[in-house]
Amino acid sequence: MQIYGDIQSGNCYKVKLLASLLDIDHEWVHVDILAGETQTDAYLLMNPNGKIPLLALDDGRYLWESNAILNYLAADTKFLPGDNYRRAQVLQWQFFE
Ligand SMILES: N[C@@H](CCC(=O)N[C@@H](CS)C(=O)NCC(=O)O)C(=O)O
Repeated sequence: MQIYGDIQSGNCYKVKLLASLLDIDHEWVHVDILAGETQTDAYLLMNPNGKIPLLALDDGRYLWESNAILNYLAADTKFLPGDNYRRAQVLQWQFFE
């Protein structure tokens, strides 16, 4: 998988951090938003919202919005509890943020 982002962005850093904590094999693709790299036709085909971070799965699917990416990566790990209340507490802080 590939993660498109800029490590200086908190939204991107948290995705990179979780991928690292879970030892998820991935390629980090640096995107320079100031150079307009999120607004190219090629990038907008991957993420019509034109923002980073963006997760590109090996099967050709894409996922954007940092918290959606976090929940996808954390599924079935200790970072996303199976217990409904504890999982809702994770979401609570994500929505608060
Ligand atoms: N709600 C989005 C926010 C993403 C976002 O605002 N990303 C910024 C960098 S931190 C960005 O891509 N800005 C470029 C732009 O808006 O053109 C998320 O959590 O992923």
